[in-house]
Amino acid sequence: MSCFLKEVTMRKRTVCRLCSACCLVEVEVEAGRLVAAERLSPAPPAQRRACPKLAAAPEIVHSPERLRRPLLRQPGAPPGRFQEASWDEALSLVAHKFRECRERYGAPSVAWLRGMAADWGAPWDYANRLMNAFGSPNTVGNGSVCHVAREMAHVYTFGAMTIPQIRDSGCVVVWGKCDPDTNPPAAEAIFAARARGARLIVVDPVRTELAAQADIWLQVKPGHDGALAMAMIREIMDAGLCDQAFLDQWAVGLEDLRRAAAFAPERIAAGIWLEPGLIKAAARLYAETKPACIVEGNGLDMQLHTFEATRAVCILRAVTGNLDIEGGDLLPQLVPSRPMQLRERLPKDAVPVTAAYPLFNTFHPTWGLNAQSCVVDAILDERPYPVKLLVVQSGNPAVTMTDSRRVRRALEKLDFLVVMDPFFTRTAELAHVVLPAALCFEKTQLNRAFLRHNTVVLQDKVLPCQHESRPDWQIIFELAGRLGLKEDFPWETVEEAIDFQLAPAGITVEMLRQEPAGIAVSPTRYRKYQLEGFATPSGKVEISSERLRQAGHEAVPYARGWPGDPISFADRAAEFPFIGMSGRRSSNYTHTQFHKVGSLRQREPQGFADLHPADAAALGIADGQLVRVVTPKGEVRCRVRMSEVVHKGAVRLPWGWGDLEAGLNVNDLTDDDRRNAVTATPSARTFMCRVEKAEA
Ligand SMILES: Nc1nc2c(c(=O)[nH]1)N[C@H]1C(S)=C(S)[C@@H](COP(=O)(O)OP(=O)(O)OC[C@H]3O[C@@H](n4cnc5c(=O)[nH]c(N)nc54)[C@H](O)[C@@H]3O)O[C@H]1N2
Ligand SMILES: Nc1nc2c(c(=O)[nH]1)N[C@H]1C(S)=C(S)[C@@H](COP(=O)(O)OP(=O)(O)OC[C@H]3O[C@@H](n4cnc5c(=O)[nH]c(N)nc54)[C@H](O)[C@@H]3O)O[C@H]1N2
Ligand code: SF4
Ligand SMILES: [Mo]
Repeated sequence: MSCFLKEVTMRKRTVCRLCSACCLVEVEVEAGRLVAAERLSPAPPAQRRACPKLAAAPEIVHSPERLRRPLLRQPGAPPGRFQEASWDEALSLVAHKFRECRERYGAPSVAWLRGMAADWGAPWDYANRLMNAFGSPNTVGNGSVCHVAREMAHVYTFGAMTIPQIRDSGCVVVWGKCDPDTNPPAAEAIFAARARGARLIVVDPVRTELAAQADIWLQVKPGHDGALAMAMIREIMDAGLCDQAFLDQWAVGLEDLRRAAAFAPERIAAGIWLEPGLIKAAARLYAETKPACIVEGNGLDMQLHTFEATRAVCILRAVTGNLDIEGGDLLPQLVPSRPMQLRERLPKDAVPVTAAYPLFNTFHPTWGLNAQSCVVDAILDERPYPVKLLVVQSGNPAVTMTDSRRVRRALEKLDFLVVMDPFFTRTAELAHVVLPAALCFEKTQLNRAFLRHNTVVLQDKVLPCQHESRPDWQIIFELAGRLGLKEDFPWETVEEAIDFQLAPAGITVEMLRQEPAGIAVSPTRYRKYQLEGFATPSGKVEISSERLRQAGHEAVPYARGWPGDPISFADRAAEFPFIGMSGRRSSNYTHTQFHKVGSLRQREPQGFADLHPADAAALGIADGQLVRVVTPKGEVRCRVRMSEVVHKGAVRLPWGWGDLEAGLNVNDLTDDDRRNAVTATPSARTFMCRVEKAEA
């Protein structure tokens, strides 16, 4: 028997896409079932970080909660009342509705909203291609609350988003990122650097695992990173620690920066919860230890100041000359590939719903549109025109977009909502058609992580699609066929499409299958700017950006001073005295995903609000007590965990529980009323709130 089992057990390599870390994994498949999965890592076994989600992959893939067949809401039936249907029926209906909307309201009334799970690589390209060929400019990603806004700040400063070279760095600055929870390979790199003596500076309002080990932990006030980065720049300049030779030759705007640098540590420290001496020490440690890199993350995203704060962090890299050097922040070497999005097919005067954010719409050849709040505006306020039909691919916006009551109103107002997802969600509940999507292990795809820099790795199908689910690519290709766009999607298989896209790199799927660890297109090169310059209009690092000035924004971050409080509802602090923080990404879950998976749920059965013991005492709240957390937008309920990981005056709420527990959606507390002027980013993780005891 055991001999028989051995024969049918296969080990295969692929990329896991259960979260955006895109880890290389080896899976074990037995008789068409996933039985185990293991992350491949260069770290010695004792230093490897386990991933509970990956360990639970067999349970996730073979979950009884998987959608089996397409679901159609019966005409006239209330939301949530579905009948199973065939793919043929479901796709015919979707294609019919696409056409009907185009005839009645124009093609732009059809929009596509993409969440995090399908990847920003080929699946994003295919969706854009379909929509552009159909005639709608409105393929919108959620990058305004994730890292695309940060990428724009890099592009406007250096021409591309840098990649921290953690393994070779002498000083690692972790700025609003928590890799032990969110990216095990990067966490391993940080711990390995630390073990060989690299210095560690952590900027985080929370005492994370990394903060606890740091040489310097800057417990910055949430949302105030821009002021901190400017104060560090100021200290580096005042102490004469700039890399003057680099700046003289390769930067523009240093004088403007000097004039703008009103952020003396002594003046601003108290306002951002820090000691001036600590800010100065961090600035000096970073500037004096060479090479140094900055690992930045989601703590900088989802802030009202996201663009300016990230620009300021970018300028720190430039003034210290840490750009594109070994152990510093590397400029990526793009993998040559064919443009796939067919943007040229749109009418020249096509106006997307995100028109109010023109720079964000156009900063990059492949990101496309990412001001996701604008989709809600267009549905509800019909600004700049109404959106009537929405496809939601791999997202759960009813829970994950800020001000979720408003989002729900918008989804309910649509003429037609299509959801593509492997599972039934609160967003799917509102749909007219739900299409069962295959999970990552059931499909072959090209991920963005492996297109943006040098080495291509294939996410390769290792399992058959479960039930009647289909991969995103196939759903899109088939919909294209039904919309008369077969000529634009001539490929019968995804392999053909990937070969077409990768032709300029001379790489094929077959070659990638032979090299599951990936194929490097070119050796890593440093100081590439010396030959090529920076990919900015001036060819230099743009500390001051003429493009921004011309568009009416600050050319140098914070040149006009501090633009008001970055925390939502700060004007009502008397009623809402606590800083609410949308909290930790648990390594057990990905946003709203996997909360029904038994083993993961057992590891983490509920979400807690972390409250400082001094605050709990003042409110008469005991550990484990049920509380209500209230903002002008709504409330959530959960139990309190007394914890000194948060600063006094802050409460950290558990993120991602809102799909399972309607009463625990952090986005019932957040607002979409104020947004970053460049990137449309609302304050998704920082808001003033009230904490009070609740009845059980
Ligand atoms: N308040 C607050 N708001 C936030 C955040 C926060 O921290 N606080 N985080 C923000 C960030 S960074 C992000 S990225 C977003 C995330 O927002 P979403 O992308 O909406 O989050 P998920 O809950 O991960 O939803 C992904 C959905 O895709 C489905 N899915 C999984 N794999 C596939 C697949 O291969 N194909 C398809 N079609 N579907 C698939 C999953 O079942 C799930 O329903 O939320 C943002 N919103
Ligand atoms: N397990 C798991 N992994 C994931 C995900 C998941 O949901 N679960 N989501 C994936 C996605 S889509 C993303 S975008 C990444 C995000 O991954 P990360 O970039 O690591 O993001 P977070 O863990 O949300 O936040 C990082 C840190 O920012 C801190 N922070 C909060 N507010 C502020 C602030 O105002 N300033 C500063 N400096 N820090 C602040 C938080 O305390 C936290 O420690 O993770 C990906 N990986
Ligand atoms: S961290 Fe875990 S879930 Fe995320 S990609 Fe890596 S192995 Fe998969
Ligand atoms: Mo994200």
